[in-house]
Amino acid sequence: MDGTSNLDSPPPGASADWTIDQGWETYSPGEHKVWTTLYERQVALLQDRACAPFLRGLEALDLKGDGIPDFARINTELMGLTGWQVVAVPGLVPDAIFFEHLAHRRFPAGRFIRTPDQLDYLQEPDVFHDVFGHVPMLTDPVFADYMAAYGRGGLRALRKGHLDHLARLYWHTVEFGLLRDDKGLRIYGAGIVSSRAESVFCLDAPSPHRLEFDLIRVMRTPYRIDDFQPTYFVIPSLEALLAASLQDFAPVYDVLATLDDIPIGHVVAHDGVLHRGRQTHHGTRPAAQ
Ligand code: HBI
Ligand code: FE
Repeated sequence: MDGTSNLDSPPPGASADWTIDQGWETYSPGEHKVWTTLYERQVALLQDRACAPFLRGLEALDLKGDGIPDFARINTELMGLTGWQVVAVPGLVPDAIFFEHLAHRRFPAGRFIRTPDQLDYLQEPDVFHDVFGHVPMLTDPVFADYMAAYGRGGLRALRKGHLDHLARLYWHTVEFGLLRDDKGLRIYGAGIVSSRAESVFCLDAPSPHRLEFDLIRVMRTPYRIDDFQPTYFVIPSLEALLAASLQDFAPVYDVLATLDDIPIGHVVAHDGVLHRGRQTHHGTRPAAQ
């Protein structure tokens, strides 16, 4: 299934909510091997890069490198910790379906896994991006509440025509967010932890900006879907992220209506600048977004 396939109706074999059976017993040894290769690479790299809740989640769910996890096994543990469960989907699902699942503490995870020649990058979320990248953070009660609140906010945003602003919030937090703890900057974003190169770039490279998280600033900031992020936003804690998501967004949307987007790679006067990047990685390449 490719990312551009028809999102109007569930594909054959999928339920009305786009879920499918994971069919864990049908994965081939080669597919399990891809998971183990990716897992062993990332878990070694992330020990001093990922945030503590992520590393705790990996342990709690026992996502060690012995192949693609059986969602049924993960769910027994995950449901007990935060009431979340992983449901299998064929790939990207329509926004409304996606938010509906999140609002009910169901994380839609692609069941397919990338091929050995796609180890370092693929456009559509596969089971490694979704389960290794997203699911460990769902074992943290505060982040678990944030993701459910995000789902509810997504359903409201769809009705009000603010999906683009909400998608940016997701992208700059759930996918590419950094947090600061007593050891310094740490990663919590799924798009980063599931990428070897970006797990290094986001913390070590002089190129990207690293700015304090601010809800309206984040919602004014487009993102890259085809390259490393030119700017990473840093939250002071998961509690602060949850608090930002629990406020009434109506006044936020009113303010956004009076403000322009902030071009990718720019820093503006009121930014909390933790690191002003040189932007050398992106240079003058046109943004895809
Ligand atoms: N579907 N399976 C899947 N996974 C996603 O991350 C996803 C999606 N559909 C929509 C979507 N993400 C985005 O539009 C939201 O993050 C805003
Ligand atoms: Fe994702």
